[in-house]
Amino acid sequence: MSHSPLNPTYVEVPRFPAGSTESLDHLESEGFVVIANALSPDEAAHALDLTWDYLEQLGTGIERNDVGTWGDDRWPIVTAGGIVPSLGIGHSAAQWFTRSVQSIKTAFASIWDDDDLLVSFDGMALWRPTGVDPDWETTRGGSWLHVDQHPITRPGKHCVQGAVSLLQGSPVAGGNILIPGSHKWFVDIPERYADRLGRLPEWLDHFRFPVDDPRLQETPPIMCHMEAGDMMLWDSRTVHCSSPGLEPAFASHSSMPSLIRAASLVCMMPKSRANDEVIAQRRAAVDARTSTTNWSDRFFSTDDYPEMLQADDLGKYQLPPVPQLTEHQLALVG
Ligand SMILES: O=C(O)CCC(=O)C(=O)O
Repeated sequence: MSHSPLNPTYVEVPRFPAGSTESLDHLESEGFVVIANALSPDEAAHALDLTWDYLEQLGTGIERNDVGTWGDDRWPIVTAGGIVPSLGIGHSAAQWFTRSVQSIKTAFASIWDDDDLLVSFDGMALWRPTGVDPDWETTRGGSWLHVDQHPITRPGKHCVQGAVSLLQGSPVAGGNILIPGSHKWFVDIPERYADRLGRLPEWLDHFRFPVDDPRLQETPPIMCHMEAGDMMLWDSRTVHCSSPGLEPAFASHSSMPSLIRAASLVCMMPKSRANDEVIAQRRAAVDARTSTTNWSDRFFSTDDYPEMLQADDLGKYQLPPVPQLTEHQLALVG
């Protein structure tokens, strides 16, 4: 079987408890780790329910029980990989619920050896069933393999990103893909890809990794099996993205089709890395329901994504209500 960057392998990997030494060792050596049951099955199901509440309250006519209402004209604006990045999703009840579950914080606190953390106001990957409409297929893996850290302006380990699966994964559904151990390639990107890097703005923590890098032939991408409630954690230097199903989805004749992937993006970093200005921006973002990228040491609003700036119909979407945060959640804001 040939392994190209477009041909990831579906694998079962060890799944570790949040905060365990084994999880930290795996993250350190492989650049990723799967945290088992970060959310319990009931919590994952509740988060999914809240996600549908978010989609329905957008006011475009989406109904969870009617796949005929899930078309692009009603669906929120998405970016690469079927991610809903903005339109208040970072302050939806769904996202605040998931990021407040204790094991999520335990996992990040163990990584940083610090429990005074700030959380990103990230969005979610919400994938509609391609068995209903093949046009709902998300971006194919090889075209957007990337690292989420500038190889020159942010050397070293800075960030670990998370995606909590609310549904069980499968080779048909698709999901996160990554190159094990590729966080160790980060250090030579400036030398190998100087021209490409020269075109990257210094502030931009997103570098598209060349798919013709010879190391990808030896170490092909993997898609890890995830149970509902599992959290994938990866170092931002690890080459990754997501891929739609590796096996064909057959036309769905079910009267109740469901999402094929719902993953909550969650990221926590030590508060000590953010300054007062960033914290003031983060506090204001709650009332404004501004979503952000994974970073919380600097403030990057996803309202500034090109997909959002280019949209001419933003007015048709209603934002979710301003969240009423608990003490625990306010501490995660800063
Ligand atoms: O959907 C995923 O699992 C990957 C998302 C991703 O590439 C990112 O957030 O940088």
